[in-house]
Amino acid sequence: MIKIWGRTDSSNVQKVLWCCGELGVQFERLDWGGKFGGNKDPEYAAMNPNGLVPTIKDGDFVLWESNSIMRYLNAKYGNGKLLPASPEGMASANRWMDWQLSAFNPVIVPLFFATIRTPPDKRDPQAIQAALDKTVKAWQMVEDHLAKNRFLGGEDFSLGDIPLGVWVYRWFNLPIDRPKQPNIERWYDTIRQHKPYQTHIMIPVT
Ligand SMILES: N[C@@H](CCC(=O)N[C@@H](CS)C(=O)NCC(=O)O)C(=O)O
Repeated sequence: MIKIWGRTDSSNVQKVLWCCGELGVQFERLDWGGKFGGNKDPEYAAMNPNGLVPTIKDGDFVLWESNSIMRYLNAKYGNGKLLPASPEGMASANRWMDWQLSAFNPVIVPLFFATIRTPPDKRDPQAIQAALDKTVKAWQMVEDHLAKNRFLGGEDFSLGDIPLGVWVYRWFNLPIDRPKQPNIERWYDTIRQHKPYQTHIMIPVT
């Protein structure tokens, strides 16, 4: 049984919850961050000096950074099954995980905040359009990759699908006009059949 600090509506916490579901890892979760606060508590800061969620504790081992947590859980409890075995496949899956954090998040988060997290009467159509254009361009990279690959890491579902898989649900639930990206839709239709996805990701977008 591992312990997870993090609110269920955080995209980075959701990655870890979905991953636990795929691997059958049992966990105890504490509502943390956002409206629950706690990030600056000295005890929490001692575990996670970044002051963000998620953080996990497994025995005496503490870890933060959502993608690193998923890689750890997969290695420790999944015998590596959620990453392709070949160096090329593994690198490809890892690449999409890294790209989500370093390049995709900075593009889609402003769109998320400009829409869902702003009351309708305060929304700025120009800011939304600018953020939308950038986000569509980023998704197009995913669309092109999925035109040639069933999943982001290749032929099989892997950790490579989780970070962007969390966001694709939000994407299809944002109050915006989306261009048709059929390969993303096909991929989304596949991952949304996963039970842990339905439990942890397909919740009201707030
Ligand atoms: N790179 C970190 C980012 C973590 C992060 O930004 N977490 C957000 C929630 S998605 C957070 O803690 N925000 C402040 C809060 O929830 O109080 C990770 O992947 O774990």
